[in-house]
Amino acid sequence: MMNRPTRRVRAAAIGTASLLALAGIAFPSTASAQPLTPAPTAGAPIAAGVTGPVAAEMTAMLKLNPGGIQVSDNAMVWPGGAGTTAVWPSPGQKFAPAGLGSNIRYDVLKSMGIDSVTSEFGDEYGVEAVHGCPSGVTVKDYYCFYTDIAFGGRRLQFTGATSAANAGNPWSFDNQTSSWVNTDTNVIVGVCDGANQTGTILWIEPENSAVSALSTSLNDKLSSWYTA
Ligand SMILES: [Ca+2]
Ligand SMILES: [Ca+2]
Repeated sequence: MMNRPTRRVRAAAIGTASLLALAGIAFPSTASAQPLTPAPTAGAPIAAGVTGPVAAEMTAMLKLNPGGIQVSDNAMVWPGGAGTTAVWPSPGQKFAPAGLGSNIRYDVLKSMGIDSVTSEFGDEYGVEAVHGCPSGVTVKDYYCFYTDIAFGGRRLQFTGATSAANAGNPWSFDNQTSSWVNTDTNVIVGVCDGANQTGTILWIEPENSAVSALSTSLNDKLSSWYTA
């Protein structure tokens, strides 16, 4: 209603059109007007419209960390974030699926420049994955954190060049990690109790290692980490 022209403006426009028509000048129709906003580009972040059985959880994480793109019913990817991927268990499931889970959005991944889902994330069979953490001769290596013991719950995974990060904002992962896997063959992960790589160094993750149940003194303490 607010954009509706006033009666006086409408009358003036009609008057101009009539005068131009009388003068034999074509009045451009509004249908030929150019759109004011550019068309969306391929792979643009999906701010809304997340779908699937864990859409509510995904939307909550998007609020903390905008720019994530839903790539399946179970997974979101943050482009440019060193392969940063969050994978949720399907409702009623204890473990997040290997690979990307159900209903992979291949067209979305292609628009992100990812042609081989398997070599980037592994596949649903997880043959070479370690407790769902991607690994293998032909698959990118990652380090993964899990909210539950025995590699259960939500899996947060990174690959390669992440130098440091906080578990809280933007990852909604503060003081939740109960198990971890590091399949990355050239990355050592150091985990800190405080944000911004402060406080006690809780543990060091060597290459190709895993812990299925952190001890009481370490469980649900991870607040930030760095890689070397
Ligand atoms: Ca936990
Ligand atoms: Ca902590």
